[in-house]
Amino acid sequence: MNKKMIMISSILAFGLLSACGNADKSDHSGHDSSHNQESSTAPTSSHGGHGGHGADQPAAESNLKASFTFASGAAKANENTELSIQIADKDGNPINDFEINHEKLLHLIIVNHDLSFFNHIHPEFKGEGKFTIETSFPTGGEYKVFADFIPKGGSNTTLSEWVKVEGKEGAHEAVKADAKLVKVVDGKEVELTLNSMNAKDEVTLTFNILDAQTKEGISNLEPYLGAVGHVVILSDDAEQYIHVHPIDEKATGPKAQFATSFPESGTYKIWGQFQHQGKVFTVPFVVEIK
Ligand SMILES: [Cu+2]
Repeated sequence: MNKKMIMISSILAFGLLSACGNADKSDHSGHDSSHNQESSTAPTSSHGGHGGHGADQPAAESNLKASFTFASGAAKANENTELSIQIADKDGNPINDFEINHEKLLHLIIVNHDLSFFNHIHPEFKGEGKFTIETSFPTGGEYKVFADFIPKGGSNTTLSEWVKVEGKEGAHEAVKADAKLVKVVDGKEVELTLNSMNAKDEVTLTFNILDAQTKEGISNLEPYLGAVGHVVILSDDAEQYIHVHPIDEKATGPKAQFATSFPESGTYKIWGQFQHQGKVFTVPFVVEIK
């Protein structure tokens, strides 16, 4: 891993690297030091009006490109369609070597315009830089797809694009901060606490997961993607994709803690994903960062 390259790309990660480094100073001994190598490139986008952050990326990884295409030419709401993701360098040469990251070569996150739809799936690598997966979209409209991967010898890279799905659009609702950070999903009551709500701070997200009926803590969470859980954070306009790292990967609940940093003030949506008794559940929260 080229240290200089990491430093450069960490500028775009808005200090995430230091957020990770800090986790080592805390008392969470289970923190995997390999996470210190992760950083992120800002999302790129070819979508007019959404691509404001992708223009000036100095890091080597930002020279990578992802193109997202549907086998049928266009996706239609409520129909299965094959989405392919082609990863190439700036000269168009396919990228063929990827590091396994959280058990997968590539993580694909799909959200709709108001972030009410969230999907986290794992396309299959077909060689020659190409990944494919069969998926479907609940309504027509615009969706943003994020490919999250690590090219061999590189650092954590996220490339994204808005794609259009044909069909009747759903209602657009504003992404609004939750009054209370407690949600009940699939029989679990999940409370989220943040030790800071300020931009640029090193933030610890703590999910406390209880049985919704008995209110007892669930202490037998199963590993999901090799860790206690997986967390994705997006800014309300889906421009900022924020990497989050488990503080103690081997935790099993009721508490699951993650380290991150919010680059600027604004509204962010946070999805926590955990596995219990063989089933993955996803719990969304919206926070306002000052
Ligand atoms: Cu994934």
